[in-house]
Amino acid sequence: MQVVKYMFQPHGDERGMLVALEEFNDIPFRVKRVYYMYDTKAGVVRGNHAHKSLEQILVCIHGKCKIRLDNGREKKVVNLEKPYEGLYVANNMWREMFDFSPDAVLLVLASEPYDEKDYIRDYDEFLKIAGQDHEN
Ligand code: T46
Repeated sequence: MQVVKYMFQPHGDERGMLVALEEFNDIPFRVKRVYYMYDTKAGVVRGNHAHKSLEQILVCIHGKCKIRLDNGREKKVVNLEKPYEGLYVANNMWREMFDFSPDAVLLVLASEPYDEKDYIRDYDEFLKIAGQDHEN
């Protein structure tokens, strides 16, 4: 499985750092939604689902966390610990977010508005869909 991690360009000067993200330049899709999670409790695993068509970029803009990606055949754990790193999460990819530091803020840029119908929450159903995806 190929993990796509973007290294965004930080703009630094004596005042500090700034990262700017533009759709189609830094982000490979039109950004239709931004959300973020913070104050995640110790030991919590978030996610546990895939999406039928949603694409996302995850940026841990403060603190750190880990992301487990699972394409139905292979699993990989990715550390997110720099505010200039962005993990691309494609559709048909099971994701779990865990090991959040107490100060972690995980920002997500999403290609579509929120739609509960796009979620695949059943792992067996995900495996079937991912299997068909790999045949094509
Ligand atoms: C994903 C991972 C990385 C909304 O009302 N609007 C939204 O845009 C989102 C994302 C969530 N919500 C509501 C729905 C739930 O009542 O916020 C609550 C928590 O959402 P959820 O349990 O889906 O959160 P996570 O952290 O398990 O998953 C989220 C995204 O839902 C998901 O698309 O890929 O982050």
